[in-house]
Amino acid sequence: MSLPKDFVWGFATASYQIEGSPSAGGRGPSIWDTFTHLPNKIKDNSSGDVATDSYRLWKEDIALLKSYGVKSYRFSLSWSRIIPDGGRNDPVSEDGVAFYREFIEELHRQGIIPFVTLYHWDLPQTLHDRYGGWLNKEEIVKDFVNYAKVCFTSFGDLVQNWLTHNEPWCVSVLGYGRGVFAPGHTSDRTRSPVGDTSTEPWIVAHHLILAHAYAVKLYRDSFKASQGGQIGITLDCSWFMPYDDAPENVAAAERGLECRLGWFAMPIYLGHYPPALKAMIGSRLPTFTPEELSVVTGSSDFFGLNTYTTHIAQEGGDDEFNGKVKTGFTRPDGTELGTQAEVPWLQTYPDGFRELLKYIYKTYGKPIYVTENGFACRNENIIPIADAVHDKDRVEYYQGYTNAILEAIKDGAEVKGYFAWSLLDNFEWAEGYTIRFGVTYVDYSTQKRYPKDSAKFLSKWFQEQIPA
Ligand code: GBH
Repeated sequence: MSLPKDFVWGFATASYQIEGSPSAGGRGPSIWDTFTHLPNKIKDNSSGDVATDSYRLWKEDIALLKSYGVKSYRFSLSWSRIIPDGGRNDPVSEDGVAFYREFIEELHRQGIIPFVTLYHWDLPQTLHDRYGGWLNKEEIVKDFVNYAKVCFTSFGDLVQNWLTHNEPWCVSVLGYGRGVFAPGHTSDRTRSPVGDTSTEPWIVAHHLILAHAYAVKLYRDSFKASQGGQIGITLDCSWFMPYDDAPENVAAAERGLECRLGWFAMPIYLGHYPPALKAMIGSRLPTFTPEELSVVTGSSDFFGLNTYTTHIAQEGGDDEFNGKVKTGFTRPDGTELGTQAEVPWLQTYPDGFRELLKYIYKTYGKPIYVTENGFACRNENIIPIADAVHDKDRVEYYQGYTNAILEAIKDGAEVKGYFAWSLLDNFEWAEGYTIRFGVTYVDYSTQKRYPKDSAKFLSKWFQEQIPA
């Protein structure tokens, strides 16, 4: 049993997490530049000012990808590098466009297929200041569509695989509900003077869906015929596994998937918000006009999935953003689900990945690209490099998760690609540099890169599995 010949695999990154050089070539600030420079927002008080210095070391990054034998690379564009002030009447930066064009051309020279994310959370600060960013439907949808148009025009001859948003759940909930991501809105007044957790995440999510859908419409109407690519969105979700066979826990797991993933997936793939979510949120959940709904429905050519772990689900939770499902990692017999990562939210559980792939294919019926999947080993940040490169727990994670792809395909799910998160250790948002997700160790004091055992495992595994 092996993978289909046209299966794409590689590694993923995101602009703010790797690029650094925040004002090079006239790049404007993003909400992450602002957020990271506020006190007490980032665990180690760090920022993406330097990160892995990939704006300067990009050729080295591509050489590294080549050495790993990847077929593809998933990366994101910095909106404020391309349009420094972000808006539809603001100038396009020639330097910004030239930087990414050169980058994509080099990928092609090395035979690496680009998967390009338009928005991995780094909104131009000007748009946030000008009109409230994602809270303002009339403005943000038009500005995002214009930004997408600039990207399709500037790079579309070289890019056949587009992703609009990365993980809109995180933008909505972590950015406008819990206030732990930029722009930091929340009702928790100890954290932020602005925000309303009961309303803003639902509004922002609604606008993210619309911006996505109208960008896709533009691509299909004006670019697809000549450029021949595909376009979709990337959603994140864990598998929800019932705690036991008690009917209320089985129902809770189903409701968790429906509300957490279906919040975005149902409108986009099926044309309506999840009934369970409507029942829970009532009039706080915005509605689409009939015209909007016709643009939203069917607005993704494939299912882009970021997934890391599994939740053991029980009835009785209170988090609206997780379908009011109680989640944990401990089974009724007291055992843990799998190996604990350095971050509290992640344990290894390959069977959950297999189940999630099957569920998504069955529910949404689109070919799946796994656009992120990965693990952070315990203590990796405090042990010597010579030990950190032997990342045994990450190797075991990838052994299990890659095998789960084969199993899911055998069970009928159409899985067409896989990107491990991440090519490099990098700026891990609110965790700063304390957490490492890379298959390549980055020594931040020298910017030297050291391949870990997991990189070697994945290179070898995919080369064996994909027929030449
Ligand atoms: C991805 O998000 C991001 O796309 C990527 O940029 C990031 O570096 C990578 O993961 C590693 O974290 O409230 O219990 O869900 C991963 C999905 C969803 C994981 C939100 C952390 C917060 C804890 N993330 N979740 S919880």
